[in-house]
Amino acid sequence: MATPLEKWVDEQAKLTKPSKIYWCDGSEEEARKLIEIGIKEETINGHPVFQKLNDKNWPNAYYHQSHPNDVARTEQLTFVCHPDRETAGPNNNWMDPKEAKTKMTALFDGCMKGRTMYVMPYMMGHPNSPYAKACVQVTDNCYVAVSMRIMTRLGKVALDRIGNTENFVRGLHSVGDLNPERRFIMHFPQENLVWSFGSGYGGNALLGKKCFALRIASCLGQKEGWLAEHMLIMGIEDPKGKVTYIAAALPSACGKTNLALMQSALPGYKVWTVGDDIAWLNVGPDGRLYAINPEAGFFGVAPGTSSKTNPKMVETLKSGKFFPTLFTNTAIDNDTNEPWWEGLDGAVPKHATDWQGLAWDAAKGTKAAHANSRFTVSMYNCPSLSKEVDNPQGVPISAILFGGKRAKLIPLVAESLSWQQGVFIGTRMGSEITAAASSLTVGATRRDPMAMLPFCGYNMGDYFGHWLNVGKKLKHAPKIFSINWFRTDENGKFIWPGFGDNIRVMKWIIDRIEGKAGAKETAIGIIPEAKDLDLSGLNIPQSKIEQLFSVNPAEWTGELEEIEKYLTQFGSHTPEAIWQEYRSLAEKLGVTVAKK
Ligand code: GTP
Ligand code: SPV
Ligand code: MN
Repeated sequence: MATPLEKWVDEQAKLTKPSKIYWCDGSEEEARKLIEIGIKEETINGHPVFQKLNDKNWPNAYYHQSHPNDVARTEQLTFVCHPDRETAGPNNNWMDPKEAKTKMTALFDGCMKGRTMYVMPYMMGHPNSPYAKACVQVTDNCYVAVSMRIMTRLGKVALDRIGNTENFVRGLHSVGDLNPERRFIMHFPQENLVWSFGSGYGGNALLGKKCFALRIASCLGQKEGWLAEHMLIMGIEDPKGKVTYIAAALPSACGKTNLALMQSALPGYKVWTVGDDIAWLNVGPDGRLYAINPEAGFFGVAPGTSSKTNPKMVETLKSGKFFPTLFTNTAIDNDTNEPWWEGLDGAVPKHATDWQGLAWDAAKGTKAAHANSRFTVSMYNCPSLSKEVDNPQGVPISAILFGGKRAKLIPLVAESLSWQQGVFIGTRMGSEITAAASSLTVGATRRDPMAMLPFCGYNMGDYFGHWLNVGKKLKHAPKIFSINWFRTDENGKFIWPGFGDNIRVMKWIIDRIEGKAGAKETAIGIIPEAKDLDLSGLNIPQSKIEQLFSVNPAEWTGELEEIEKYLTQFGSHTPEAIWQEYRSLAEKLGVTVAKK
């Protein structure tokens, strides 16, 4: 008798008609075989899927170039197919599930002819965790298969967990012909199912990540009483050895990976990495909020990564312990066969191939690496990996941070007075658009509540309500803070040094949790006075620090209008408690607003 899993795989094969079906076991031997196939057999856009890089300096590293039209998530081609539009909300593209199935069935019909279908059973979360979920994805691309081995726990552990049950999240993926006209990422939350066609790019193709661990999981969380969030998880060890766990939501390419692996600029403080992109948050039996990282690897932004900004990540990338490490759409230094990107240590290469496979001419001023070029690496290669990373219960969270990239307005750090006010801070976050999503104007500011705008799988108004409800179940709720590393001065330069110096902000946050740090209350929350921030060894004039916290009511008038417009979209789904906080903020700022 076939198991439900075997039956499902059989159905996918009947639809896509591959010439071969291969069940992945997740072993290193298999990964080596898949890399060989990617070097010698499979191609993408006419070139081999993988290319070996300099093994001496970058052990076990391989290069991959995706199609130049397929280098970032495509939010405009991403749909959430609830039975009705209202459940999806104005924050999602919506299609009727039947219509979506018909459309996608036509695309998938025979799309794997002459190719191999890789079957990947995998776990999101440690297999021993009660919060982990078993999944299966099929794909026709060996880059996706190798990436999934790095990013998830793939193989027997998942098969054992699924056994003879129906209880697994399903993902059907094909790169198709990479034609953007025929590219769709369709979510069916009612069936725990994702259909993705026409893209080989990370967030579109590694279905465990944004598609399942955020969009589908956010729907599961709403039903089951937990939160699936676009957050890093870190432990900060103080000089006495006490570790405080913090989760932080920042939009794509706004600093999660860097913060999660931060090398502390303050002596005595150490950062332990639990996760760099996604957190699943559950209320524990003791009434605290516990976080697990459902992933097993980092899919991080390459440009800007160096031993100055992120030494722990450079070490991770050069470790080579867990096989393999991938570089996607960076440049290659032709003289050394090493990966290269803008911001990496050392001299700019004399001869390089750019992210499109063309000879790079530095004089032309074009970028050698794509702004959204990425590395894929196992978290087990990371020297700052927390020893709690595989704790099935997760780690207890003492603070939640909401941030974004804002040149103006938003202070370096501000503390909320309550869970409700903290949730409002999350809902009113805005951020500059980055290169992590294609077809959007990079640099323009958009509302991005809780950094979840592209990832919340249901009506965002209801999501705000869900956050408020989770708060009611917490006996010891984390304190909520807003952060912003990206305020600029009159010359457009970042005022705050960022990176390792962000520990100074973290120290204030931890001291606030412990009731040790001074602060003052302002219209936009509780902020440190200059004396309350440890700026030892930093050379920033007092006036610059003040700039980081300055409040300009005229700027806030425009911001409040934006927030009101945004929250109004969700109609009665936006909780009254959020509007209360909105009015209270306007009142404190002395700004008159329309919403009564
Ligand atoms: P996703 O993987 O897309 O979700 O991105 P992320 O949030 O993990 O962002 P990441 O840490 O990769 O950083 C993105 C960009 O922001 C990189 O180019 C970094 O160099 C830059 N960055 C990160 N932290 C800081 C900081 O503290 N200050 C400044 N100025 N830039 C930063
Ligand atoms: C993001 O865009 O937030 C990422 C990369 O972390 S992706 O996996 O493509 O979503
Ligand atoms: Mn992300």
